[in-house]
Amino acid sequence: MQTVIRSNAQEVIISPEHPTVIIGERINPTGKKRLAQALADKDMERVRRLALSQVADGAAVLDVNVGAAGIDEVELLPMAVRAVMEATDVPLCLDSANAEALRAGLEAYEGKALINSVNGEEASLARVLPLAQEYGAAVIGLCMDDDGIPSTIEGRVAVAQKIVERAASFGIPAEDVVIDCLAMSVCTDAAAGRVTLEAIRAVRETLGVNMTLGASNVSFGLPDREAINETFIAMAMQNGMNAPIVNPTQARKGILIADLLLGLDEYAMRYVGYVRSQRK
Ligand code: THG
Repeated sequence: MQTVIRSNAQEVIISPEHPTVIIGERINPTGKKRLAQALADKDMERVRRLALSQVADGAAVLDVNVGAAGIDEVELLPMAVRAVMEATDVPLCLDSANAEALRAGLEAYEGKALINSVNGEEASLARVLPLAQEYGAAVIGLCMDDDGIPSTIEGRVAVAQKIVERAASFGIPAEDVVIDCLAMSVCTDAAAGRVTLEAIRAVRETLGVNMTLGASNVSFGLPDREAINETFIAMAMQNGMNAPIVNPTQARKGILIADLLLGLDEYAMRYVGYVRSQRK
């Protein structure tokens, strides 16, 4: 089960047999006032800087999200996509809830993108899957639908299955669907971490598809979030999640160590290379 995404210059393979693919989350104005203002001003300098720094920190793919109050995503997503393509060679993950913005971003992108995202709602399936088909893109499928995020493992798997099946009806193979079982805060719901972790295991066993996770939600409202995220990502990786959406500065080391311990780093080449590069 290989999900291949491409830029002009690079190909990234998401697969259980390959090292975990870090999708850098930082091109996103959520909680970043200065980035939001720069985007509103159509100033792409910060976007370029965030692209370069995340690649230097180990991101193999970059998520591009320009959603914020007062921003026209249909205009700004393609601008940001062009800016990131000029700055780096890595493939992109186009992140928007607005299908027209996704289309504009896909139109600007050169390569095989990862669309972020579709979910189990009929309206979302009907708007986003045709885009993946038309542009030959891969797509992230969120385990939620018109009733929200299912609280049970079976409920999440059922949404994942629905998305994979509907994608197939559009000619999109399971290889091009990357499922996100969705992390919720363990601060307000003690079972939230376990449900996500077991849903990941069940999706791997029943559907066999590749999986992503925006892991940082799990620690919302708690102190020392980085430490919680690091442990959660490692546990999710053991259960089959293999393309986390994270801040690479914070998450890279833990991910390299989890890959090493899961047998995905032959001769510890990547881990040792990383440790050496940090000493210089
Ligand atoms: N699943 C999928 N896509 C996603 C998410 C997901 N995209 C968006 C989000 N969740 C993942 N991306 C982010 C981006 C930023 C932050 C969290 C998740 C974030 N930002 C800091 C803040 O708000 O304080 C800013 C810190 C910084 O400078 O980086 O927390 O779950 N498929």
